[in-house]
Amino acid sequence: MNRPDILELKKKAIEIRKDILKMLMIAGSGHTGGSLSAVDILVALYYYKLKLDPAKPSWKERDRFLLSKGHGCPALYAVLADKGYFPKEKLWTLRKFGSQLQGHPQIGLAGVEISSGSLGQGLSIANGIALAGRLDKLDSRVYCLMGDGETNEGQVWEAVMTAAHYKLDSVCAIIDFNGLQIDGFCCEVMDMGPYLHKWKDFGWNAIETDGHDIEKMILSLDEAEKAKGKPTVIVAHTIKGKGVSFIENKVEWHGIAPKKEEYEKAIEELDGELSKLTK
Ligand SMILES: Cc1ncc(C[n+]2csc(CCOP(=O)(O)OP(=O)(O)O)c2C)c(N)n1
Repeated sequence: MNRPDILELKKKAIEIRKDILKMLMIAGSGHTGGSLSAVDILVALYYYKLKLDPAKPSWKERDRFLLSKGHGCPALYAVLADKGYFPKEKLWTLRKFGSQLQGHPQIGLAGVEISSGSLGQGLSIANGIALAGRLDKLDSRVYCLMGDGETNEGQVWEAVMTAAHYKLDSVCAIIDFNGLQIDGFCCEVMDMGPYLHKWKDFGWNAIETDGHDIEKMILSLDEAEKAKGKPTVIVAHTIKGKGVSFIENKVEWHGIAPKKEEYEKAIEELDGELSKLTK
């Protein structure tokens, strides 16, 4: 695929952040910090890497993206709407009774590959999809986005072993490594030690990058695709709440939505960033 215009992708990421904040503000609840931290990773995937056709969400040859950290779904919904999977107006129904856009993703909404929300399950599903793809001789790749806190889950490490054992090189795990989880810093809640080494020792190709540098994310995704005979993890260093100064790196912004005044202040900041890029 041709190299995309990075400046355009940076602008896209800001627009996605604005949509996320609007959705959350209207809903009055939801996960702000972990949605904002994942935006640049999703932009690199959806506007560069993933082989998809929004007009044919069930196309057999497509790449699969699994949002294992389901609580970050406002970011996924905003990207899917922008890609044309469903009308943008649906975004403003987030968390409303009867809406397809629930607080955690559910299959049935175009572009959503798995229901998620109970953390720790996505990588096991990715393995199953990759094994099935091997049987069907498909050339699709499977990307699974997890939170660093999520990888405290034992099931993740069962899946890590499984992917290495079956040499699932079509699997790419991406860790939104923002250092925070629901109730504190990950290193205080459950210190995971030398993180990259853990994956390597389990037989994975492991890459570390800046998860807010879209260009570096793109290069890492390309590098991951080249690795043969083993799965790849991209540990993407991020900031929880990225893009809004008073939300960044604040544990209290894990599971709350901005109020109207906070929303307006946040939009002002993001518009300021956007105008710097447009100059
Ligand atoms: C099995 C399970 N246990 C607990 C929770 C509650 N929970 C929701 S988000 C979260 C923290 C996740 O932290 P992390 O994966 O680092 O997400 P991020 O900081 O990127 O939002 C927890 C414990 C859950 N959703 N599923």
